[in-house]
Amino acid sequence: MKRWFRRTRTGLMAATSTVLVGGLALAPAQPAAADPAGVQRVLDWEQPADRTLPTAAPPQFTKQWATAYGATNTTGATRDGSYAVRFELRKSDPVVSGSKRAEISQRDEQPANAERWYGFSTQLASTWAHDTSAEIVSQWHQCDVGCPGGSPPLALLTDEGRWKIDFRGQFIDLGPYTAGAWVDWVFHVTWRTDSAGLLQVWKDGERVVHRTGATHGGGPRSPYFKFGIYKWDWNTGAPSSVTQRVLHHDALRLGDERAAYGDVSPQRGCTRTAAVTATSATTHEPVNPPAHAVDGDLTTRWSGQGFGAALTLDTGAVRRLCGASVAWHRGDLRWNDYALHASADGVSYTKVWEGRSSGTTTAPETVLFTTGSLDVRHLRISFWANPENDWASITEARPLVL
Ligand SMILES: [Ca+2]
Ligand SMILES: [Ca+2]
Repeated sequence: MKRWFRRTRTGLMAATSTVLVGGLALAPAQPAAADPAGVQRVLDWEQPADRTLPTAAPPQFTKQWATAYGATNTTGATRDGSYAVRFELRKSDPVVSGSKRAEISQRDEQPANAERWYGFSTQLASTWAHDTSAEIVSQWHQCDVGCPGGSPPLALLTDEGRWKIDFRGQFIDLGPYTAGAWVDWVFHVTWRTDSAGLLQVWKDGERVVHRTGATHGGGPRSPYFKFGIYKWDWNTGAPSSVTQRVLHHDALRLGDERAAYGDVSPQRGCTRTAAVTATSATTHEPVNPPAHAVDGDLTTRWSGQGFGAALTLDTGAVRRLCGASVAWHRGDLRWNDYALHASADGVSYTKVWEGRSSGTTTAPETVLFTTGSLDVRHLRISFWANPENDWASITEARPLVL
């Protein structure tokens, strides 16, 4: 692992610049009326007023790139809608704020002890080749005046083919990256210097980090968010085997303490199925085992006899589950009354839905948790009644992840 602790302070120039578009200073944009309370800013690039690149950063952000290609709006790769931002950094680019970077930055105006939500999606371009030299693709920079210097307290980076988080100098490996694929990220941070601090991170709905305790080193303001490409080795002369980096970024939502996961998640609807790694049931007919409910085949099923027969789906990790997709055997001929319970540990379950299937289709039907989304791993489907007999028979079932 290469080290990158010797970084220059980066925010000072940007923090004092004025955002100008076409020579006019822009007032801070107000959140769209449809955004929930607590969402301070949406930057999904769909609003024409936000498409100021490459001349200037969008309203409420500052510019840290020096070329015409450093940050541009693209329609070629988007996570949502028609537009995203494309960052490109070349080894030959001029130095910006002390290093090689193409970044868009929040202003340094976050209050002390702030609780913040950050939702966004990143796509490393398909040309993103393995390099022994790391780069930061999102960072939370300490405040510019009166805060401890050095490395930022929190950063998301790619290194040696893997996603990693640098949290106050401690590295958290989040697994290999896949070039060309969008990854949804949600960060929830309570910026504190005492034990009341909190860092939570979700990657494609899976909760991959949960830490309590101090989250930054202090100062009069909480850290501010930056995103793009920051590759310090290209400035220091450390070995690097690539000369160009391109990534796309979209669906940024910044929330305050009033926000919740679903307010900032790039996944805007509860429609994405979660993979199931294991199944079990309270009872089953030998020819219709629980695994038949997740084999992708609507002609095979789990069947268990008795009111209260239950099928449990294990997603293999704690995820932000929001609903379920359930297809019933003979679902077009009979309704089924059932309940959903969810659990993080497989021991303690919470009821998240109960009701009746339509009785009009054998296709999967979607239900949404009446509790809202939850960080859980196990989903239990408990059968109560149908008008024909006392058999629970499910052909396919999946949890849905936000
Ligand atoms: Ca977009
Ligand atoms: Ca099946």
